[in-house]
Amino acid sequence: MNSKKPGRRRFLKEGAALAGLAVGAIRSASGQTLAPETPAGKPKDTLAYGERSQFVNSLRIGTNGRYGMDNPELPRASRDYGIRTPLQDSVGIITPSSLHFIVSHGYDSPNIDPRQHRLLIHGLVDRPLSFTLEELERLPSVSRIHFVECAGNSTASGAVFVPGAARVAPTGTVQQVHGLTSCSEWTGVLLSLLLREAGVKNGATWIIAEGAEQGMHIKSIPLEKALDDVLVAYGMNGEPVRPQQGYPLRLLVPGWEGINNVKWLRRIKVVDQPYMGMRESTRYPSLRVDGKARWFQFEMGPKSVILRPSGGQKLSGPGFHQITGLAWSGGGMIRRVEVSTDGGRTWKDAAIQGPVHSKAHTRFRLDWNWNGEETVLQSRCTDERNEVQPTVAEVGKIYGVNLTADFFKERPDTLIHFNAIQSWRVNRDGSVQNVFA
Ligand SMILES: Nc1nc2c(c(=O)[nH]1)N[C@H]1C(S)=C(S)[C@@H](COP(=O)(O)O)O[C@H]1N2
Ligand SMILES: [Mo]
Repeated sequence: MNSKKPGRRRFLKEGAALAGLAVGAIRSASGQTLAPETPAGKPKDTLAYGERSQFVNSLRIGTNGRYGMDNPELPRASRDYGIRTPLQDSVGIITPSSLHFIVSHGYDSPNIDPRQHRLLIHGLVDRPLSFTLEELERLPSVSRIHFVECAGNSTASGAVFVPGAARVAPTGTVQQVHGLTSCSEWTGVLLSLLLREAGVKNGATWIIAEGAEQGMHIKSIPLEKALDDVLVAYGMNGEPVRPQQGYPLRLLVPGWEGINNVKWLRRIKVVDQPYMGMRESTRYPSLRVDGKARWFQFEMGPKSVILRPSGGQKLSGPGFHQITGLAWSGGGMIRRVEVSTDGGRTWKDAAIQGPVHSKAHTRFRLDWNWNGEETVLQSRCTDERNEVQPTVAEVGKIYGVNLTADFFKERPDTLIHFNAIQSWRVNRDGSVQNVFA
C-alpha cells in the first residue's frame, strides 16, 4: 500500500512526469484499513521528516485549556473540537501546519485514501464532473496566503471551553480568547476554473459544498463568491493539507467565516437557493436579544490583537519592549494598525511588518518604553475599505445589547463575529492580564 507514496512525492517534485499516467482504478472503500504514517516497525526518522527543537514547547490547547488532546481517556469533545493556535508564540504571519487551529464538528478527522477520494461537481451544470486528487494536481494551480477564522473566535463561545468565559476573565490568554484563527499558504485550483469547466447553467445562484466525514458538514455559498477567489486546496505551507485541516481536499473561502472552508471536500452542487444546512442554520447565525437571528454573515470584520505582551505573560522589568501582534480583515488588505499604550487616550501608528497579503494575518509592531506604571495596551486596525475595528461598546450597538462582562457570562453563545478591540492590562509587577472594556 505504501509503495504508492514515493511515486506521489516524485510527482510533486517533477511536475509533469506522471501527468500521462492513468488514474487508479476505483476500489470499494469498505473494509479497508489505511497504512499508518510511520509504517509499523520503522523507527521515526527525524532526518527524513523534521522535528522542532526539544526546547521549543509551544502547543495547541483544547477544551478547558487542555493539552494532550489525543488522549483517549478525555471526552471526545476535548479531542478534536475548538483546538486553539498558540498565537502568543508566533512570529511572522504563517502558522505552522502543526499548530493550525481545528474546528471539526464531527470530532474525528476521517482517514481518507486519496486514491479512493473523488470531488464531484454537479447540479445546475452542463457537464457533471468528477476529479481525483491527481487530476486536480494536473490543472493550473495557484498559491495564496490567507487566514481562516471561526466566526465564534474572540467571543464568549470560549466559555464552553474555558470556565469563567475567557473573553472577560482576568486570566484569559490570547490563545484561549483568539486562538481560533490561523494563517497559511494554500495551494490548489481556483473553483471558478472547475465551475467553468462544468458549465454553470442560467438560474444558478448558490453552491452547496459537502465534506466526506461521518457527520457530512455542508455549507451554502453564493455563486458570486464561488466564482471569485475560492480555492479547492490540496496544499498547505508547502505540503499536502493536514488530515485535521481536510486532507486530501478542502475549500478555502478567503476572508469569510471559517465554516465555509469545507474540509474533506467531496461534493459541490450548483443550485438556485441556500440549503440551510444543519450547522449554518443552528450554531452559526447569531441570536439577537429581540429573538431574531442574523443569518449568512459571511465576511469576517477587521480585527487585531497584541500578542506580546498579552494575558498571562510577564514583563521582566521597565525599559524597552517591542509590542507585536497580528491584524487581519475579510475585507482585504490591512492598511493601518494603531496602538495605544495608555488605555485608549492616545494612539500611535504601528509599523506594518510585511509581507502584507489580502485577507491574511498581517504583523505589526511598535517600539515601547515601559515606565513601570500600570497601563492598558490596545490595538485597532483599518482595512483597505477604510473599515475600522470597533470598540466593545460599538459592537454592542450593532447587536442592540449592553455588552457587560455579565452579559457574556450569562449568554455565552449569543455573540459571534466579535471583532472588538482587545485590551491587556500591564500591572506594576510586569504581569499582564485580560481586561474587558
Ligand atoms: N467537513 C467539515 N468542514 C469544516 C468543518 C467541519 O466540521 N467539517 N468545520 C468548519 C468550521 S466551523 C471551521 S471554523 C473551519 C475550521 O478549519 P480548520 O479546522 O482547518 O482550522 O472548518 C470548517 N470546515
Ligand atoms: Mo467555525
